[in-house]
Amino acid sequence: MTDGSLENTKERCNQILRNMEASLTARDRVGIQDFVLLDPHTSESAFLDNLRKRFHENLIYTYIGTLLVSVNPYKELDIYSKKQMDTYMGVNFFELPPHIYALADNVFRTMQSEFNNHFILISGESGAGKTEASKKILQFYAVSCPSTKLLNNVRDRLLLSNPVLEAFGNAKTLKNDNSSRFGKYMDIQFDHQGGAVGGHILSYLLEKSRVVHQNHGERNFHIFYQLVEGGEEDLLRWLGLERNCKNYRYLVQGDCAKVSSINDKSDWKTVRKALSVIEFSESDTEHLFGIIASVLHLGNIKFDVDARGYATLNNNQEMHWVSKLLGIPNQVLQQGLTHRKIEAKTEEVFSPFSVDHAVYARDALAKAIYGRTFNWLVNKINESLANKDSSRKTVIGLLDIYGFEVFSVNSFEQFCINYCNEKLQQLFIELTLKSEQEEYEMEGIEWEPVPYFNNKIICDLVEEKFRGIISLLDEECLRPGEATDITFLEKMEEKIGGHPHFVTHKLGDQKTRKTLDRGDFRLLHYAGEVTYCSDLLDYYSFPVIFKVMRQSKNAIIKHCFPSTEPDSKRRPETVSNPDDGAQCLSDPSSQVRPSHPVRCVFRFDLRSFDVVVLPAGHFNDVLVRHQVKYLGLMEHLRVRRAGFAYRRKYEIFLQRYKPLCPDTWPNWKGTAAEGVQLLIKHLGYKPDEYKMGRTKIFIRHPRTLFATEDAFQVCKHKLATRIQAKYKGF
Ligand code: AOV
Ligand code: MG
Repeated sequence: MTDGSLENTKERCNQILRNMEASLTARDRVGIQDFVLLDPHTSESAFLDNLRKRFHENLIYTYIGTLLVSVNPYKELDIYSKKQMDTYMGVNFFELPPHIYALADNVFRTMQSEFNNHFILISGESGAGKTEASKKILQFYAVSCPSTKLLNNVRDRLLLSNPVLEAFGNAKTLKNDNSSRFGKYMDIQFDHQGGAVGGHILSYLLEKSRVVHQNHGERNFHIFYQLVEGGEEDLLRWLGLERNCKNYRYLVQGDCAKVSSINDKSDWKTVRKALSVIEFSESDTEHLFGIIASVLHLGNIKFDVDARGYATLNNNQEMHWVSKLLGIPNQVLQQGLTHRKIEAKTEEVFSPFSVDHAVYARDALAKAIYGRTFNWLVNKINESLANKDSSRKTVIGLLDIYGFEVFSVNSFEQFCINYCNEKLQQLFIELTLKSEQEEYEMEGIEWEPVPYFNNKIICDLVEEKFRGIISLLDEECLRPGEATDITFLEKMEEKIGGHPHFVTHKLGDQKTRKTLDRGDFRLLHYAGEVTYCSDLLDYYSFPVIFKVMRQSKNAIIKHCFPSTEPDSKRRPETVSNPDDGAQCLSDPSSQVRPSHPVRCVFRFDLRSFDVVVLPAGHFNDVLVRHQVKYLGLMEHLRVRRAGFAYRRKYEIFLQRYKPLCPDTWPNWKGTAAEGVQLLIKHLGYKPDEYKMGRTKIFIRHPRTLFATEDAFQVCKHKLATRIQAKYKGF
């Protein structure tokens, strides 16, 4: 902690230098803790060598300047204790070895001293450790912030919102046993004293298709298994459930209801407790679990074919439970599940479904119920986290979305997830590579531009008006009955056929044709190639069954299917339906501007369809190299090394540090730039440590600024003592 004495300041500067020297001398064994300190012409191999050395010493964090790179250790490391948190609290960024706590602390203190909002962007592919990183940051704030009874209450809710959201929004996938299946942006709000006073969560595009379908080796959302495994006897009886996941069709398609790393029973207890802390009433939880159970019952409903070839319901038992739990008359539900309403001029005409359509309607209903309930849950948690005090607050935001993913079959959900990641990469480029270089140019600082791959071209391919994939999909969705997967594919071939990041069987060369089915298309994403099936079209809509939900006696369902919702949507279901893509497609990154990116590097092979889970402690060069490449880490390093760690507007710099120089204190009459020039001359800045831009001073190394800041603290302390002495007698 800064105690304000000059001796202490010197000692701390020396400590930074010692720390850097130690890191340099120990580099043969443990690598170097900031890539910026590697030799100037670092090759990709040297970069990897360094990551590998550190990884083998259990040093999973490495800096590139202020960017934190983390490699998933896949084992518990003893680096997250309260003692570690204390060590990192209030210490300058480069004084201690790299750690996620150093980053969290730095963000917190910058927010407090500058009184502005900050945002931590966490990116990396599926399973890389994004969610764990965001939890570590939240835990750090929970422990390090000032505490009072009231604040502790907020803190508990912030922390406990996690297990609840993970239960409903995470699932086991082939890449990660606890994979986030929704994007999450969380705000933590702080008051003037730095106390956490509230929070707010935004969620993006829950992967609802998982409710009704899971690939082999994957599970449905955790909550279903938690309820069946852990639910109290009375509760299960009331919900009509048996304690056996195998009895529920929606739970067994991946054939792995049990996962060794997951304890559904104890997780159930955690969720129950968390729900009560975040103020869910008895009736809320009753309705909530009623919905979860109704989805399981829905999944078990089977349809028979009647004499005319239409769907009829044969399993009244399941229907009975759905009807009871959702509070909707059995007959009304049955009608909704097996018929479509045709708009006739004077009367309502119901046309019966085939079995395929009825199954489709049932699954659509299960997805809609679950998806909307999830949104309700997020709103409810937000009510509990809301800060009632309207005074001005500052905010630290954490963005943790689902990572880039490639499966053997990739559908609309993967398309949205990967598009989200493209947008995130855009944001990252914008903030680190692009804006940094543009600023040097604008400020007239001499600069050798660093080339990088800008993935804007792929974002445009997806989102451009009239000719982007989403626009084309929208158009096709507006032609129900006429549009098919084939017409959609043909349309794409016609409109975007020449695009370098888009390929189909027809457009591809011989090699491509061998690996690409006729009905599929492939996008060359920034992080690798992904083949999507073109059945992104989802053009049946079922207003009847959705409308039926309005009659529900279940308060949550009633809330989720409001009577104010239009009966039929003119816009297509797939893209503009709030249950589906729209949330994702309205770009999460537009909400916030991050100041502190974290990159998680992981060890799976992105392009391989067989997922290789490498044993803990194993470091696979090919896989890490691939990620280092597509994450643009080398480019980032080049920009960082050649660049300046800090920059401040002359006015702000002068205002803060003018007491350090007799010429500028207390009032400086000249221009701010001249004042700064005098000031830094007085402080003894060496010519290669800084550059004067048009409106800002650029400082190369953080340690220069730290030394200035520490000198300022000493000066402030002395001034305060002098003022106190002067007014002592009053
Ligand atoms: P993700 O959020 O990046 O994937 P997670 O944060 O869920 O990945 O991490 C996946 C698993 O890796 C965790 O369950 C832990 O077992 C392990 N892990 C991650 N970080 C650490 C760490 N710092 N120390 C120890 N183990 C760790 V996804 O949500 O799939 O994109 O959609
Ligand atoms: Mg995650």
